[in-house]
Amino acid sequence: MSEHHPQFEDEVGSEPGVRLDEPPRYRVLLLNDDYTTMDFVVEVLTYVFHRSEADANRIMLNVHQQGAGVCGLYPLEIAETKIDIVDSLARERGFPLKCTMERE
Ligand code: TYC
Repeated sequence: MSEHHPQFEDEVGSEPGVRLDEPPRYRVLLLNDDYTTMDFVVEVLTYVFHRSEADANRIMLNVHQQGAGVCGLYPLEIAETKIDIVDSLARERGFPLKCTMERE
């Protein structure tokens, strides 16, 4: 049943002490603008990024003052999905809010 296949050892990472690389993560960033309301940004941070009210306020103010700020670190597809959700929520409400990502 469990035959030994040494030729596959590298691929499955079965050697003791050998760890597979973690998948890359991406920083999702919110960008400041002059038109999106602070309340909406806080709403996005709580609803899409699961931040507490206090954290969301802190991140929003940081973006407002510094021009950009990190919402969270995620694997590629999750980061892309969150950006899509922010885009469609902002469009729905008529705000120009922009969200981007960069590799960690
Ligand atoms: N600068 C906006 C205002 O004064 C607030 C804001 C904060 C907008 C963060 C976007 O990502 C943003 N209403």
